[in-house]
Amino acid sequence: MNPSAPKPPRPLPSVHLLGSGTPMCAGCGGLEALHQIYDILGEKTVFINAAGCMTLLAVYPFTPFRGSWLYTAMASAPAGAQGVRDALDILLEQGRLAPEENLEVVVLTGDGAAYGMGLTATSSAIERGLNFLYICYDNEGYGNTGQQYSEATPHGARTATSRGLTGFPGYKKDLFAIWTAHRPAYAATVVGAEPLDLARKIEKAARLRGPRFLLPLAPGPPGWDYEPPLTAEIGRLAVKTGIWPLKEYVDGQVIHTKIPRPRLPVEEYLKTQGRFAHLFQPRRNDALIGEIQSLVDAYWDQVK
Ligand SMILES: Cc1ncc(C[n+]2csc(CCOP(=O)(O)OP(=O)(O)O)c2C)c(N)n1
Ligand code: SF4
Ligand SMILES: [Mg+2]
Repeated sequence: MNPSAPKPPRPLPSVHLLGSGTPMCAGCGGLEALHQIYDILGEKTVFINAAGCMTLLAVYPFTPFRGSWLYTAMASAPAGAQGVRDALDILLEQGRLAPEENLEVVVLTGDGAAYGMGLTATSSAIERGLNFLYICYDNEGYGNTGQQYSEATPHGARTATSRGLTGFPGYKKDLFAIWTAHRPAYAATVVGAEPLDLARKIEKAARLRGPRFLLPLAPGPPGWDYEPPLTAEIGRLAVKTGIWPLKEYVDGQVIHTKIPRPRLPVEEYLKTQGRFAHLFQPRRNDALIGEIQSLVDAYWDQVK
């Protein structure tokens, strides 16, 4: 074979999003979840992306998506989604877009934008009843800029801006509760390591109309400080220890879709990640590990 001959084009895979060839970290849990979500949503999707790691997936003129992509400032993705939805609805109404060519409008945002600076725009979009799917991949920090703390950072975690012996002094905000307080059409937590649970939820969300929310926990090797092959195991441990409850909100009710029984101690999860290493070395911090355990216990105590 002539080594200088042009290579034949690579066959397109059955999934819509190519994980390789993108400038993302190996073992990215956000990408793991997005890969599965996009496989189900398909190419009739327009992503409205708030600046963050996933922005690197579509660097003009290259993109692994077969659908459309609009990049916005961090706080503005829900406003961008409103504009795109309105434009699509006008085209549909005028008969200039066939119903089968309609697109699902999907906000794709990190937790820094979702829990913090984008929250007002999100709240207003839900209140207006915007027909959109809102996906926040939660890597519990400002991943793209070096894992500074965000309002999703868990208590005690080390971040680029929380380097003391006890890590982040604050507490993770409950974005799921904030969303459900708005009475959306649907809300769910997911993780890429639980693909069946994720698939059921994304299929349900795709069938509904109105504001819909998906919150994937997104373990990430650089920010959480672990080796890339551990991503799926860390995702599973987040569920088994009860740190990441899998649940959904539909028709005004919150239902837990996987109740960990028996629940593993939280330290099984904490000790897999360097961001919690100061809880175990040079001296074990029983008080802080105990506090994290009691927060998780208190959550599950109120689940019927
Ligand atoms: C208003 C504003 N401030 C800061 C930045 C720089 N910036 C780009 S991505 C990013 C991190 C965003 O964090 P998150 O939303 O959690 O997404 P992740 O990087 O974790 O994917 C920051 C701070 C920006 N683009 N806009
Ligand atoms: S920093 Fe985290 S979210 Fe960003 S690409 Fe790397 S693993 Fe993924
Ligand atoms: Mg983030």
